[in-house]
Amino acid sequence: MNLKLKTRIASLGALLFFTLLIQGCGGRTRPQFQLLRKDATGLDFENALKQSSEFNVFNFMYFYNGGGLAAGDFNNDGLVDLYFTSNMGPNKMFINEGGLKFRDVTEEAGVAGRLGWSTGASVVDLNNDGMLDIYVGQMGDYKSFHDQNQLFICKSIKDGVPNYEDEAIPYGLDLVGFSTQALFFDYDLDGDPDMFQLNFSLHANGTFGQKKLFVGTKHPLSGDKLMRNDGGHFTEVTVDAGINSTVIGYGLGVVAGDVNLDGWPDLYIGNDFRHQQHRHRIRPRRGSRRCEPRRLARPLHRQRFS
Ligand SMILES: [Ca+2]
Ligand SMILES: [Ca+2]
Ligand SMILES: [Ca+2]
Ligand SMILES: [Ca+2]
Repeated sequence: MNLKLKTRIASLGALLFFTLLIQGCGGRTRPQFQLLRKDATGLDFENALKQSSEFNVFNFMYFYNGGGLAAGDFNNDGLVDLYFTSNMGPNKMFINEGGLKFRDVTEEAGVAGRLGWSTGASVVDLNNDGMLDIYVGQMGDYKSFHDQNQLFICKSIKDGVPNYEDEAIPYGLDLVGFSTQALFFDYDLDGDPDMFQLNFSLHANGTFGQKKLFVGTKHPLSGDKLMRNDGGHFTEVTVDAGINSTVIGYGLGVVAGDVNLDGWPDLYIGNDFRHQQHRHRIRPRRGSRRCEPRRLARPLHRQRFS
């Protein structure tokens, strides 16, 4: 079961629990959440999936993993807007017009993206101009998919609608691989956002050999990547950083935070199947002014079918 589906089930379970708890207490508390239909909100989006003999859940086990949703104030009016990625169809951007009403501005904004297999989006002001940019993960180099990730840089905001151009190539972020999610964070604390690209693997782990066979190896499509921001162009530093980048990564989620309170951001990565979670501690090497992350050897947790 994939992470998103399981998360949804867990969320529904929690909601049911608290509903029963409230009812069990004999109270008549009104529900805290209300389901709003697309007719009321204008959020008309569907991640429509269509299997074929060439591409289906049997040869792509994450077929039903879903797309992704990014939230941010894309037009700088103080209201949170939404950007949905569709696996097989065009992505959509909705501007929040207040009162939980949204307007589809996808075409004006230029963010429909490629009709490949989009896997999610991350929001960051990459060029520090006060306008949010969007990084969209794509699946590349598998069957009929030959895409690379897209970086939508916001060029202007006119009449409440942002306008974007794909600048993945000049930024060095036109990565080709099996993208799960990109995380932007300043790992070397030099003031600009760097990037960690979390990827998935395509084949069930039972088809691989023992894990020890892959120690120290690097897979160009499935391996996770660490990208350093060198003044607006990104340089891969995965191997130097000691980041595990093998074919058996199966990345599901990644988050950054200073776990050990030493001032340097750390990474916590959730992986599918038997590949254990990773924790990366980022700190400068002894005697060096250059900051490079190092991987902690001790796994924290084993996640199965998340
Ligand atoms: Ca807004
Ligand atoms: Ca920007
Ligand atoms: Ca940085
Ligand atoms: Ca730290």
